[in-house]
Amino acid sequence: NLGDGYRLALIGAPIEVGTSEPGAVMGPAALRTAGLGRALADLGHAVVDHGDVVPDGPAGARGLDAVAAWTRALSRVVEGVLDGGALPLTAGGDHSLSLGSIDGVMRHCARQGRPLFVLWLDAHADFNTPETSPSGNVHGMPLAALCGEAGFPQLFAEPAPPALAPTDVHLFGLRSIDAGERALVAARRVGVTDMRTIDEFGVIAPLRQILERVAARGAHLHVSFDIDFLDPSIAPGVGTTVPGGATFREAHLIMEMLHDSGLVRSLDIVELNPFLDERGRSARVLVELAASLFGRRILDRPTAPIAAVPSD
Ligand code: B3U
Ligand code: MN
Ligand code: MN
Repeated sequence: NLGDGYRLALIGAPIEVGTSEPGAVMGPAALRTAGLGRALADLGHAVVDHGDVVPDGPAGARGLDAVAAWTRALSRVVEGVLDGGALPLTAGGDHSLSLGSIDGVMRHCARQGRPLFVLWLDAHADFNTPETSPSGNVHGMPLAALCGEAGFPQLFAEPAPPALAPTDVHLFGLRSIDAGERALVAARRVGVTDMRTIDEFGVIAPLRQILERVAARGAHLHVSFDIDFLDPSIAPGVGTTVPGGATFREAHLIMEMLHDSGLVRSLDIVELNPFLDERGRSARVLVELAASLFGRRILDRPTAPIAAVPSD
């Protein structure tokens, strides 16, 4: 257990080689400007800002080779932070950064013999392969690569850890999926709570089921938070907005439940594009949500019990 005051490591990942929309490179700076480190330190955590990661080798161009240079560098930093007993918070940057952060988490967990579970808060499935991707953008592919799908060049340092099990991944907030990735997500039995399920059951019941599973297995919980999980009306600073996202209140409740679970051991905050933001609004919302995830609360009371969602 991490106890009350966590050791938090802030890791900047100013990466936008995985997207065609420039601006995500400014994400880590905007999150710092919005007071991410201060908000977490004010909650009593020991926060160390590791600065921005520098890619291993040339990372100028877009595409998979450039992403590979980031993946190796990020993986090393995240693995080192976890080995040192701290909780890595990787701030992006586009979602291809999760190739590196999760590779680092997988190496750490493999050495500890600890199972890993990934909660993917996102409007998208990010389960395209170079073959199925309509855009060629790597930020739409990280989960497929991490789950060992074919068609990717060498992204990870050797020896690569065993691939992530798709059944240990849960997509939460899904509302935009391409035909090819829909088929893959179904075939691999990736867990999904789409926006329809959230409309029908709210966020509490589906999330509680996930957290109970993670707790029962004693797994390391990695949360990958794509800002487009949120409705664009509260977080417009993102390259690919999809209407119908999580509300401010749903998102806070999720963060509070994640905090109360005590299970989160690593976190990504991705896809903030300050160039498209409105006067820092989106960065500030992310800081507020991160504070809820790390223990800010109104009163000392856990979420009330509720019936389970029927599973099919
Ligand atoms: N699925 C589409 C769109 C997309 C995925 N992730 C983001 N956009 N941010 C694609 O390009 O793979
Ligand atoms: Mn994403
Ligand atoms: Mn997305």
